[in-house]
Amino acid sequence: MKKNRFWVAVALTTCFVCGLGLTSCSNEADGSANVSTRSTEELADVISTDKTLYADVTYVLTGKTYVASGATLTINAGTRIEGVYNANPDEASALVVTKGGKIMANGTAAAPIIMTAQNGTKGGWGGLVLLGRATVNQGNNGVIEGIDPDNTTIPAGIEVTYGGNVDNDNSGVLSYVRVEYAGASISLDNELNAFTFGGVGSGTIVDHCQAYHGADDAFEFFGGTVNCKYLVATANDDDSFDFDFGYRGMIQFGVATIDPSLSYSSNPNGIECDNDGSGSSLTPKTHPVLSNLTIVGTVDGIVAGGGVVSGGTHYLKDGAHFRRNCGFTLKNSIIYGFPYAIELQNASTEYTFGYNVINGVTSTYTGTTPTGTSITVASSVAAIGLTTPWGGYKSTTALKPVRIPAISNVNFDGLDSSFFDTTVTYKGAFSGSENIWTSASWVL
Ligand SMILES: [Ca+2]
Ligand SMILES: [Ca+2]
Ligand SMILES: [Ca+2]
Ligand SMILES: [Ca+2]
Repeated sequence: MKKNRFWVAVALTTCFVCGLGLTSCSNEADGSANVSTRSTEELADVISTDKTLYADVTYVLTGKTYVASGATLTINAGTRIEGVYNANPDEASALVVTKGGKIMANGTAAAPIIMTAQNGTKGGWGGLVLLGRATVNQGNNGVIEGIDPDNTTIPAGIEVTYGGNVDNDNSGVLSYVRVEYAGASISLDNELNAFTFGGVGSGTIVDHCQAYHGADDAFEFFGGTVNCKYLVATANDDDSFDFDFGYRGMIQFGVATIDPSLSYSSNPNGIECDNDGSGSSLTPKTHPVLSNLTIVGTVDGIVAGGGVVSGGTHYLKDGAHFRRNCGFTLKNSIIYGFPYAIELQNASTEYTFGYNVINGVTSTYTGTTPTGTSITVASSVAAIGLTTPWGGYKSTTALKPVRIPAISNVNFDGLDSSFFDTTVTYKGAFSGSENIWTSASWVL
């Protein structure tokens, strides 16, 4: 149980400077990412009325903080939130926006909003969870993975279910938000992710978000219709993009990278996509609509630990694993550096796969070979003009494809032009001519 819901520490200098009472110290809307002296405030278990967080305060989560239905949590640019490590995994710290609650996290490129583990260790806290009222295929009373109501202390009046019938539901805004070292596990196969979206609707805006060194997935979607642009997944233990339970939003400009010196889960994929765990025909079917992804494994598909172990060597799994009756659309994307680029395993026949450039270290495909249009199996990363792509996502050049076919034959037929930027002329997340956007300072 959490106690002492008050200021737990205050940097006196800040308060002497502002010369006001303690609670006034935070009331400067400071957009600077370089706040030299921050005071500290512990967030309450429940945010039940509108609240604003400020950049000159470090906000501490000692357990789960729930944004209640009807309340809006506004987080100013440059704000830092730190989750405390809890040895009892059921009480892992996390920020949970419940159905009907909102988060307005408008960071900027110069002053991103940072949510991190206080101990700076992978899995040191839970992560950010958004729960909404959009459709899911498992009924509307499911409890989000990673929170166990039998063991976790859930405050009175707080619901941790997700899903409904409001596909344009609005959970707020996540823009220039970096979630670091998340993914605390509450039991086997039951983890929080850096970003968890449960039944989140298309009225929600998500762009420029990074999941950095999380202990499970970077971005996991359980049903819902939320659309996202400019997502970065950096060395997360399990999947970079994980779709389940009827998710069918749109994503454009997504990057997944791996650090080969780290250890990963037993099935680390760039994309993992299921209709549900049993491959049921429940509707709406999972069907993410994806364009302009750059999914990068390692030079030989090998990592230091975890992964798929064969002959004592640790391998990543698939660039994209579509399975268990899911559908999907994957176009204009680049996938390489995994043992297999694409695995179809009992996936639905309702898929669109085309205009991609792919390369598998062992083999391009495993399982059923997908049919599609204009798929280029690259003979090597050099063949698409990538110079030093392994872990080079912060370089201004490393992930820039400069050779045909990666900068030609791009196709947006069938994709919704009200969301997708259909003017881009390249595959993957990066132009061949401009500096790559992940080289900006908001990306760690
Ligand atoms: Ca997960
Ligand atoms: Ca996963
Ligand atoms: Ca999954
Ligand atoms: Ca996985």
